[in-house]
Amino acid sequence: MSSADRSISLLPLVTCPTCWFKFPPEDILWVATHSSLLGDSRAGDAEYRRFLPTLFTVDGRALDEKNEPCHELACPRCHAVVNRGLLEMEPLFLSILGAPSSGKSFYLATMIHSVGAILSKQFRLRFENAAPRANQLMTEYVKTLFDYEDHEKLVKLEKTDRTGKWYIESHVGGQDLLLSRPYLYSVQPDESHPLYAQRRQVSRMICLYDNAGEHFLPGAVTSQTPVIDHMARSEALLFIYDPTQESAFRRASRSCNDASLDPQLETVINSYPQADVLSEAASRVRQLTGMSATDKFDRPLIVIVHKFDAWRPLLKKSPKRLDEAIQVSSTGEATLQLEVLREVSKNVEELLMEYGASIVTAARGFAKEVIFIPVTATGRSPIVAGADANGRVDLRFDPSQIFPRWVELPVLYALHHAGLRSGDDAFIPAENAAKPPAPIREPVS
Ligand SMILES: Nc1nc2c(ncn2[C@@H]2O[C@H](COP(=O)(O)OP(=O)(O)OP(=O)(O)O)[C@@H](O)[C@H]2O)c(=O)[nH]1
Ligand SMILES: [Mg+2]
Ligand SMILES: [Zn+2]
Repeated sequence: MSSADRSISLLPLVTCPTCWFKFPPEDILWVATHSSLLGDSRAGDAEYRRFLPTLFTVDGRALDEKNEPCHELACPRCHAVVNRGLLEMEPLFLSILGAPSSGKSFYLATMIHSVGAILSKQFRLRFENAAPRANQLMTEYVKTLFDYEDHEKLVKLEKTDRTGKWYIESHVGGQDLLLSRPYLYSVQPDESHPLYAQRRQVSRMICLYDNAGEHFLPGAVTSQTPVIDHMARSEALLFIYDPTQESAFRRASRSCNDASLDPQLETVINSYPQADVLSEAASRVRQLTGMSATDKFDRPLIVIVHKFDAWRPLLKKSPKRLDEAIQVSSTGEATLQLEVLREVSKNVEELLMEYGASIVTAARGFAKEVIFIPVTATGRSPIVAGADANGRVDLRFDPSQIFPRWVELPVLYALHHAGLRSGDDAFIPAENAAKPPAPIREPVS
């Protein structure tokens, strides 16, 4: 590290968001920029060489061996690029998991699109795209759904594959690794937040990943493909549960008045039981964190009961109350209303007990704290636009008709539970907290 970097307060240990290796900031590598230095032993032939610098420019940039100033940093283990913000801000991992086609990518994109405005307007927290280049894929997802020229052009997000652009390849310890690509967003108190003076301690770099659902099926993960192991570091697990994949939900939805015409209720897209996907993830987390089979996970398990637009008629008590889950006082302070979330969670859990009890059993068997939050990324059903290249129904949306609902609540809940506070002041204040949130804790290494 250069002397310029040392003058700002660096964390004693930096966490690589790609391979989760922890290292002192002085071990960080730089990425060469001279065109003759293309090719890296770990990051691959298309990447510039990573190196430990000895010479710096006056403004603190390392010089590569051809004397070109450099600007990007890399992990000493996997050689993936490490965002500069991670030298100063602790990461906060949030894992999104679920079966193939459950709606993980739609959830991620719509949540990223919505959460920033709520954090800044209501909670006085600045949510920023911390790595525009590394986050490019996620930015494209958001653009596809919300930044359209012509609403007659129907849109969709492509299926997340098991390999390819969603991942980072590295050659470490004599073997090829496939690692999940992290998407990084910083969240920090703005000048009017009561924790502004403590911003160095409480600001976080949120790290998100978009896995293929197949990675959560048995046997998909090996020591060379630790693509879902972010779950062990995660501050909260966001399990995406898709009722349209459950036969009992489908039967009941088709026969009720006011039935949804969602084509997903007609075709069986995924036949792997979602409760088993959760149990499989739970056993991986137990294995990675050394939890015994009888211990319960001590961080929140948030079951996102997705595609609410499609199963809405089955819910006896409307979850509209969720619109009151954020209350703003006359002085402009926002609080998360945990009582509202718990009440809606209870109603959704009752419905699940009727049509998909196995998911409730799996969730309650794994985590101490489980909350069920209904969500819709799109607000409506997709339209069948023929068949795709693999002969599967091609489901698309009119972009002018996409209205996500409640997508930000799981993240607000997770941030509230991360214990980011000082005295009486919390990053995300909440009312009716059953117990004071846990103190700030280090992510599991
Ligand atoms: N009705 C309804 N359908 C949705 C919603 N969100 C996503 N979908 C549909 O669900 C399908 C799967 O969504 P994705 O986000 O691609 O699912 P995924 O979990 O990322 O799937 P993999 O990448 O295969 O693991 C899409 O074809 C969408 O049409 C929603 O809020 N409501
Ligand atoms: Mg996906
Ligand atoms: Zn790494």
